[in-house]
Formats: sequence, C-alpha cells, structure tokens
Amino acid sequence: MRRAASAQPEGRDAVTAFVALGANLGDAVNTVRAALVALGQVPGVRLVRSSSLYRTAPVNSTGPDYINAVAKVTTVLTAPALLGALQVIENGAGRERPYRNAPRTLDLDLLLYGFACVASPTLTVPHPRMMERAFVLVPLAEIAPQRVSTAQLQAVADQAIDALA
Ligand code: A4P
Ligand code: MG
Repeated sequence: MRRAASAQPEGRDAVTAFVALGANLGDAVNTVRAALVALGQVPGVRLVRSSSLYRTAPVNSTGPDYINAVAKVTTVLTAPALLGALQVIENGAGRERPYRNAPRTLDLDLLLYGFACVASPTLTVPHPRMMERAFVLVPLAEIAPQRVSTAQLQAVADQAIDALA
C-alpha cells in the first residue's frame, strides 16, 4: 500500500530515535520545554513522548544544576540530518561553546537512532557517554524502560537526580 507523501516527506521509513536535552544557564526549565516544542516542529520529525524534567547535579561540568529530559521521536531524517536539526535548535537558544562541557543554555544530544551504530567524525551513536550518566538513563528509562537495564541504572545510582514536581 502506498503511503501518503505528506506522512513520509523523504520517502523513507520512520525510525524511532531518542534525544537528550540539557540546560543549566538562563531559564533552563523554559528552554527545555521550548526545545521539546521545537523538536516536534522539525519537518520530518514527530515528537512521540517526552520524559519528566529532572534537576541534576553537573557531571564533569560546572555552574548551576542542570535541567535534563529525554524525548522519543519518530523521524524520516537520516541520523546526520537529525543531528543538524538539533544543532539549529541549540543555536536558536543562544548556545555558545567556549570550551568542552562548558555550562550551556541548551544541549541536544542524539542518544539512539533505532538500533543503528554510527561512527563518523561528527556523530557517534549510541551516544558514547550515555551509559555513565543518570541524567540520561533515568529519563530514558521513564519513557523507554526496554532500552535501559536495571544494572545500568544501578551503576549510576550515586548521581543526584530529582524529578521536577
Ligand atoms: N557529536 C558526536 N556524536 C554526537 C551525538 N550522538 N549527539 C558531536 C550530539 N552530538 C554529537 O558537541 C560536540 C560535538 O559532538 C558536536 O559538534 C557533534 O558533531 P557539543 O554539544 O557542541 O559540545 P559538548 O556539549 O561540550 O559535548 P557533548 O558531547 O554534548 O557533551 P556531553 O558529553 O554530552 O556532556 N551534567 C548534567 N547534570 N547534565 C548535563 O546535561 N551535560 C554535559 C555535556 C556534561 N555534564 C552534564 C550535562
Ligand atoms: Mg551536545
């Protein structure tokens, strides 16, 4: 059966992907909420579900606590094209990159793209540090428990993370 062209703008099958959101400068709560809306408005991306927002202590970073969340999307974009769309949203939130792991108005990382493995100079998927981080694994487990094991959650249980009321 033919699909409607509008549902599959590039004629590709949709892939389920997970995106991590993080912010610790400015109005981080509203920035993350606005980024979730922006993500769902990217042509070729459908926001399926988003986790709670979490307050987390900086990990290998400085500044105020972070606000973190994870979004589940389906997309007909390729993984590099999705990364490009994430970077456009980051830049729209005034993201600056003075040094690695600097405090940031908004960070959007591509965690998982289906079950694909990508290793290019500009994109590594699964995200190489995601399994070390409660600020990724706890919200991911909230919306996709099948993608995170109990052992993986236990390994980051010492990291401070609180769901926002
Ligand atoms: N890149 C490669 N793979 C990916 C991917 N899967 N997703 C490249 C996104 N980007 C990917 O990223 C640098 C380059 O990584 C990009 O140009 C892209 O081509 P960046 O966002 O410009 O720089 P960054 O944020 O300093 O690096 P990165 O990798 O996002 O940092 P991390 O490792 O994610 O750490 N603590 C708490 N509590 N909460 C946080 O959200 N975030 C970080 C950032 C550290 N500590 C934190 C948090
Ligand atoms: Mg990033």
